[in-house]
Amino acid sequence: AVAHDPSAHPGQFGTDYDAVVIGAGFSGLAMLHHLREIGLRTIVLEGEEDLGGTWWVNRYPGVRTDSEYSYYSFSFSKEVRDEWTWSERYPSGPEVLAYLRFVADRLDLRKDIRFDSRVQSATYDEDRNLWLVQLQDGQSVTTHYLVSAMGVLSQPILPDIPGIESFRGEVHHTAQWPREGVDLAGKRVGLIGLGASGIQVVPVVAPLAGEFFVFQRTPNYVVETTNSPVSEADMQWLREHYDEVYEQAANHPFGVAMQPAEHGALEVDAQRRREIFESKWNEGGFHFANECFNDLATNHESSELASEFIRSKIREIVRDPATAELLSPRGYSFNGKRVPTGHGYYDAFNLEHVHLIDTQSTPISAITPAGVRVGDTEYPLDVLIFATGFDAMTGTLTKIDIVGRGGRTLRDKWQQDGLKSNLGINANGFPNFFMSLGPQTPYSNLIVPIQLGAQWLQRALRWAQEHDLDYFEATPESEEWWRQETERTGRATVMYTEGKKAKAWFLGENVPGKPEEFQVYMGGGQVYQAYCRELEADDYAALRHR
Ligand code: N01
Repeated sequence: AVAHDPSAHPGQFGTDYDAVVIGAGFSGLAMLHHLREIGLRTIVLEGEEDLGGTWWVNRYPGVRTDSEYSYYSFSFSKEVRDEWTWSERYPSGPEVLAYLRFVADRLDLRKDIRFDSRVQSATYDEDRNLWLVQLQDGQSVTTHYLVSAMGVLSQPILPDIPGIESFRGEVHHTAQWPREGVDLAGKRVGLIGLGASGIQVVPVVAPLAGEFFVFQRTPNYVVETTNSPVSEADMQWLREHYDEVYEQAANHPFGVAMQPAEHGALEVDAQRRREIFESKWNEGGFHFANECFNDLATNHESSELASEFIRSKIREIVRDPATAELLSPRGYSFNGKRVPTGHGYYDAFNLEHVHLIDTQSTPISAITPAGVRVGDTEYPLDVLIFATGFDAMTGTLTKIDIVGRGGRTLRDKWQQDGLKSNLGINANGFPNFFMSLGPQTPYSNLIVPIQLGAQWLQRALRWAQEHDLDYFEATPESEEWWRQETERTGRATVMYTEGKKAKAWFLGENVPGKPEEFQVYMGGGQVYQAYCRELEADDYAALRHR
């Protein structure tokens, strides 16, 4: 059986489709639009019942972007830019989802997306130079190009805590939040996990819950900010300047529309440093992370100065000194983990019924039918929220069988040879397979590499059409070079320090058994894009073709 309309014209390669894109989030929509533009008969297969990807499944209380509205959108469609209006500086999850629906409708993308179509496996047929994509419902399609747009933080993980199945109350992972919502009013709520997700949950659930138990293993450096409405004048300005805003984001190491700082933290005296920290703290969020000094991610001493500034802010905000101390990270420094934005995070701990439970000194020993046990103390709960993160970057790609040349899966390749890809775009052994945001792509505001990646692939496949090529595969040399480059740049950051590491997903440390390797490229988004342009200028020499 085939999952396409048999009356439609077949693709130009004699397969059902020229391109199959897996996933209908930001990546899948951008890929569909750009591949259709070069005449490829493309379909998106989406496992969920609607589009949105991350923004469809993450419905937890408090979900919103950590990036500001002005650079959290595509630049390629003038219609979308002119007609869409953001309402908040940090758009909420539902608003981002509405944006993606608007994009899909305005660009007429829905007609080429099949929902409830979860891919089980994709197998490369060497004799016919095509991919056979098998869906969970038993249907299958053939395609010439296979494109993963499955997302980088889309494979949720639950911790391995004894008794986790036994809890009698309600249990929810933030990334699998029920569509109908969860009634938390007056309930005894527990939260495990304080990364960017848990940190958004805290201030929204705190005023709702009857009792709120926040189980903290590793404290984070939260950069507080304030949200505010976007005025019509703001939107007008943005519409007139969008190309410049996008350009600025594309030239920034972390994909944000900000001016990189010119000085290191050690180049100014203590008083000036404090003034700069203070003024950027007041601007909020990523402004503090990106605009104070240019070495907070690469110089330990500088990063430690930022760490101490944030600890001083925690002491200012949190009234109980013991709670403030517990919330203050020690043992790793600012930028050692992905920096989360806070919307009243620290202040929530001033509420009487919000309890911070230290599970670093005394770990969670079990989850019981009644609640969570820490050491010998049991905390009875009605609802338990897991904000425990994801098998990031590779999880979606290794969960299903992507079977390349010689019957080898991507999972086996990475397990046996280490994480390898050519610029996170493709992999040796997997001809005509491409990834949006594959592993080893930049750690960044992701809209930038998503859009630029779709545009890069559009140009590459157009070039292949023009040169009558039907085969693209990363060379082993290109992968080896990129692995070394990714490791070299990663190790030059404060994320990597022997004996001082924070268990972070960008090193794979958050998944038991996952080898420690840089999952993301830390050398800067703009540097990465220059490498992508070089590959193109070099007539794709790092790709084998025939
Ligand atoms: O997941 P995380 P996340 N016992 O892996 C804890 C993006 N994002 O979903 O640090 C106790 O960061 C773990 O503790 P520890 C963003 O890129 C973006 O929050 O290992 N605790 C940690 O606190 C982000 O980086 C946005 O000690 C356990 C937490 O679970 C990425 O998604 C919003 C535990 C996991 O944190 C992932 O963020 C949200 C255990 N056994 C997310 N196991 C926006 O931009 C794990 N933990 C809006």
